Amino acid sequence: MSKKEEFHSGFVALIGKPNVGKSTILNYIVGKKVAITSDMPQTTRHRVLGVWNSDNCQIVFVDTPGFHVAENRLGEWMLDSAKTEGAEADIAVMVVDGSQKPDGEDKMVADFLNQSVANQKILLVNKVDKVDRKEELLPRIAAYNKMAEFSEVYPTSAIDGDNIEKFLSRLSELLPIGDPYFPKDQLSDQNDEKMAEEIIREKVLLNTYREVPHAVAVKIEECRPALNKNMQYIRATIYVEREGQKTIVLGRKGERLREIGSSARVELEQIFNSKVYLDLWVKVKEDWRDRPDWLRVFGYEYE
Ligand SMILES: Nc1nc2c(ncn2[C@@H]2O[C@H](COP(=O)(O)OP(=O)(O)OP(=O)(O)O)[C@@H](O)[C@H]2O)c(=O)[nH]1
Ligand SMILES: [Mg+2]
Repeated sequence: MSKKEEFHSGFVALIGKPNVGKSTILNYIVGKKVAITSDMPQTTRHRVLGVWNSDNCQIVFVDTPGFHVAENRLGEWMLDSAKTEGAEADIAVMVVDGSQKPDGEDKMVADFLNQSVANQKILLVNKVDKVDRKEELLPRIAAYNKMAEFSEVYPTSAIDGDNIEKFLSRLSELLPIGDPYFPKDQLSDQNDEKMAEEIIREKVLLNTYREVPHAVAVKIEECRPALNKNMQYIRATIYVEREGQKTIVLGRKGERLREIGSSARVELEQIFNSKVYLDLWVKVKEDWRDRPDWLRVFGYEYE
């Protein structure tokens, strides 16, 4: 193969504080929803892979939980996993919110990058579509840029797709020469059941308030074709930590739970490519975010 035709491949981790748009960028690049998103910080709890292919390159993007000061074991695990992915990828991409000034959580990410010397670092200043006064943007980008040794900087919008093509073609040049890691038609490492849990959790995040979104975990208990019908039967439990949180998730006469169920079902039907009967339950598991046995049940603990 001539140099021109050589194939490049590698892992690119998206790291950053919560809510800057890492998962939205991943979905935009993959062209499909592989990670859930919300305007609640700490939406992503475990790494999600999203694969982008071109004729001469395969990029495996690694979406990670946002860097934050952990308040429980779940938070510690999330931070550990973000750091592990950030350190192990070929390229670490720090994503920041260009509509805000750098803050202490951005500094946590920059401090981590400054300590890890293994890989190349790129800065994405995202949400530039939200910046009305363009003269604010350049000094803002400069402020983020001096936080660590970045080889490149891209102002981006995950909503409009600004600069994403440019970013991808540069990554294709920077990644090492190598074979693809995944078959061309595999866009993510998440199986349908895991995605179903995430979709239901996303709908809970979008429909609840106060501390409830942070205290929610979802477990699929049963997922199979329904008897006698051309339908997928899915039974799932939404776990919260307190009775009061359960009351919020249920809503008046169960109205909120029905709303969560019907908005989740629309997306589950796309995933399973069939009608879905969604049987949703809400249970209390006190302080599960600090209990290793339950963290493991929900997939939030290393094996
Ligand atoms: N206007 C605008 N909104 C964006 C952009 N990117 C993401 N958002 C919004 O920002 C919010 C957070 O996006 P996420 O992708 O969930 O952020 P995240 O960095 O993955 O957050 P965590 O998973 O909590 O770490 C969502 O409401 C997105 O729709 C962008 O470029 N422009
Ligand atoms: Mg996310």
